[in-house]
Amino acid sequence: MQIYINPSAESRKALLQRPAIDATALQEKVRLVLNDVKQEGDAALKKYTQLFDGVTQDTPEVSEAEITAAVNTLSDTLKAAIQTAIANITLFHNKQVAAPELVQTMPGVQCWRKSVGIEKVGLYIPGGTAPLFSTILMLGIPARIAGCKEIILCSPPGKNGLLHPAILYAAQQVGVTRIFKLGGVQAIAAMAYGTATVPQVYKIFGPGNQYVTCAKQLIQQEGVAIDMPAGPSEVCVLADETANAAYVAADLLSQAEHGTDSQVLLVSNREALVKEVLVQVESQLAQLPRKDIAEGALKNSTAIVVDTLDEAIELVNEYAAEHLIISCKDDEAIAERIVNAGSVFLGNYSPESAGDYASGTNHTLPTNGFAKAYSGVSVDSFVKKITYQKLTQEGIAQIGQAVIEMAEAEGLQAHANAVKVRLNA
Ligand code: HSO
Ligand code: ZN
Repeated sequence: MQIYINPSAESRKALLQRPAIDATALQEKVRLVLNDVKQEGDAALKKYTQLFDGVTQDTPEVSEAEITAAVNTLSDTLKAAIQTAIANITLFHNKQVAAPELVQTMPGVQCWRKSVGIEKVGLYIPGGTAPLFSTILMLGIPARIAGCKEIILCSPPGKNGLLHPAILYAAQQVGVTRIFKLGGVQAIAAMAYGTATVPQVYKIFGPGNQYVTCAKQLIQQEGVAIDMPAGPSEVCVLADETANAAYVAADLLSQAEHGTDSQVLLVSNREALVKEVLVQVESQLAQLPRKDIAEGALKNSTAIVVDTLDEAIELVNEYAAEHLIISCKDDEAIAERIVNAGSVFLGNYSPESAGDYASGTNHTLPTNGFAKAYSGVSVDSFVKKITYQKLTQEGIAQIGQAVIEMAEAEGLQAHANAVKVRLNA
């Protein structure tokens, strides 16, 4: 991790840059797989699962028997932990359900808006170095609450041809309707286009490597919705003299262990604290099983010391972190001044891990500075909002003249007539 002390105004922006990802080189390869699945369906899925996962399967669908067998291998303590997380995530997300809004804009003119669950959604859970079954809770719970009828899950099979038992348990517990052992671009293609076995969905959620992200972007151009542009995980810690160096170091490492492309940022007005944190990072890193991965991420990572907390807050807002931890005395007052962040953790006892797993908030969040304009996943992500109106004869009489006037001014006589025929009736 590089330390920068009082960097100049010009260099600050550059320090906050994320490593650039160029997806154009991938596009051709990804398009090939997408088109193949579109044309060949299940046969292409079988071929790519053999090629990329080294697994031959008659059907990618996970059977009930497979789920039961897997669930039986899980410890009671892990099941209980997952239940705690499910309870908290459900409580938090239930509050996001919006009641229909009904307004009478004029006498006889009723307008309302209602949230309706997207009928068919697809969840993608990556395989790779860690089975992120927690992400199933973060996507499946709001999907159920939103009223999605079909919730499809795809995740790549391991070398043994199976999914991690915790993935199956989490999927079962949140009410995923069908589970498929499919990974990578072929999984995204299957859900986007549908095959004889895999149903087509209207929106695809979930993290993934650059291939998966590229595939999601390409199918979006074909009209399938996606959750958000996803990039490598990030955490930013804003720390003053009241921060605990060991806690801060642990929080930085907790994100760094996600992938060598993850990024962590420490911003502080206390040089001594930053130095202490870096010592802690070194000693804690040495103990980590995923030390090599975390080390890779720390290479892209930065610590910035500025004179005042005000400057620090400005930097943090400019960075727009996926996760922001405020380890400062006035955490609540500072949080009020945060305008760009995916999710904010206040005080010395709120590690990002709490939100990653079990406190209740969602961990699918905007990365790569997208927090300036995007929100994390919530129940809203799984609904469309349909507006309705009903006008009475009195209503059309009230509003009619205004509509006719405007329609004629736009030169749209047929629009005006649709009102006139009713007024003249
Ligand atoms: N920090 C990750 C989510 C996660 N962490 C899953 C552990 N498991 C992205 O927000
Ligand atoms: Zn995490």
